[in-house]
Amino acid sequence: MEHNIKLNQKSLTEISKRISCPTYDRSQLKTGIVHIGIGGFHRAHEAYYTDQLLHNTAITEWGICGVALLPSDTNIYNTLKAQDGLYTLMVKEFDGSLTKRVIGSITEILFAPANPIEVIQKMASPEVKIVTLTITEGGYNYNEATKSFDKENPAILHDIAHPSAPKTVFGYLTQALKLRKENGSKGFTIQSCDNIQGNGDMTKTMLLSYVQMVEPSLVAWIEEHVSFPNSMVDRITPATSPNDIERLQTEAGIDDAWPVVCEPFKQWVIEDDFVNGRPLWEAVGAQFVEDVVPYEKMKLSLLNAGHTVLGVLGALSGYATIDEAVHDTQISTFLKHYMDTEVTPTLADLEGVDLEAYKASLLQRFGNVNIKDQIDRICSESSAKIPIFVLPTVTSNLESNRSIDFAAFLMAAWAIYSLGKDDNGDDLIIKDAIATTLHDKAVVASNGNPTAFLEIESVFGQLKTSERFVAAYTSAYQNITKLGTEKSVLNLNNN
Ligand code: CS2
Repeated sequence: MEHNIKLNQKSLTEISKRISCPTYDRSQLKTGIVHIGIGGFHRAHEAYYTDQLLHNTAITEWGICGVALLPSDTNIYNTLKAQDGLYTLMVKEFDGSLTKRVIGSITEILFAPANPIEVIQKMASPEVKIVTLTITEGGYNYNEATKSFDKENPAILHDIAHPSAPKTVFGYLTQALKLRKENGSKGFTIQSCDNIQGNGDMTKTMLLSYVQMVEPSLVAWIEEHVSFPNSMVDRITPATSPNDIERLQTEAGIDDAWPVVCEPFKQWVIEDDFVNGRPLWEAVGAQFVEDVVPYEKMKLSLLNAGHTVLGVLGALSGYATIDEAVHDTQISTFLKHYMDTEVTPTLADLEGVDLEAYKASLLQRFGNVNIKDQIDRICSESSAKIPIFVLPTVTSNLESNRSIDFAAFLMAAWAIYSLGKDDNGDDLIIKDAIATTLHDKAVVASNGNPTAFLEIESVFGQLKTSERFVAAYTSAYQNITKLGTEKSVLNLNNN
């Protein structure tokens, strides 16, 4: 390779001699979608599907405007801006090779903290027909303890006081929809792409709670002009590492400051409920169905909860990546028992889905040694993930008097993990919005009061009142403390 080429619109023709690039005319694309949250997942998933669609058809109305919402998104914004919205998607195949393609579907990028009005106006523009969201599980402002919208959140209080310079997605959506109503424009579809059971329903309930507080007269208009399809999204997308950037330079001679890496598998199941048109994503593999709920449930309670199992037990055992954890026989046996005895009985039969094959494929995907998905990434924000991924399974099993031992063990392991040390005494960095609370309660738990951890109501709700759960949890806690993770996992597996 003669020299490295910096990725941007100008160099695209040169780059296309090295790897696959968009051949459609990006300058002709209209912005039909505004997407909030332009991290790796969006770029490996929706932006990829849309790029494939633009590539295969002559459609021009579905370009994406990516919005960086948070001040901490400065870096990603600057990088994508400098590259004209272009980035390389590197699919890590099972044989170790990389399939590389430059993705061109993000044609505009906005940085909300610097210019909120621009973002509101963009969302209000009639050519925008869909607003999609990847704002993480914690971004919906749902409080597990009160089972409702968190009205005390300082960012929400800020948005109420400063409607034209909002910080949260709720502030932006409300202002944009208000403008659309005033302008006599159509509404848009708000499509959540986050891992939440009933993600569309959740978005609707949370948004309407906010609107009810700030613009009550807009509620009826939203109910009539906005739809909130549920969807199940899936593609494992680890954080990009410096090695990935280097590998792209070495293998293809391309300087891309922020390529995205992902697994080959991808799935998108969407409820077909769009008020203002939609891309033909089914032409590139998405499935449109009437009821997404069972698909979401299957994915959240097997894949995402499976990640949590591997993450927490793996971290305590001193592993750094998910493939290392799943290749530990005792941990993968634990995971299989959890899936078979605790999750499977809670799932409805899904037409066309072979659950046994699905579970086997998960173990294979987790085991992809080329992915090197970081346990740190998986364990981050567990306090927002666990109530969605794990606790609904526990609730259902408690109601039906089925096994809860593996989930109770996992919660005990999480309490011990939250002390911030693995079994070898090495530090674990806890990245979580409520890291201090987790740590404080974990310390009380470790001083002879294991159930103190279950008192975190924003995570566990009233779980501490279940005698059966508390007994299983306490016994697991004592075993892990006494024997260490490896031995206590082995004992539970052989029980
Ligand atoms: C992971 C997900 O964040 C997590 O804990 O389980 O990011 C997972 O990799 C994706 O949902 C896969 O589709």
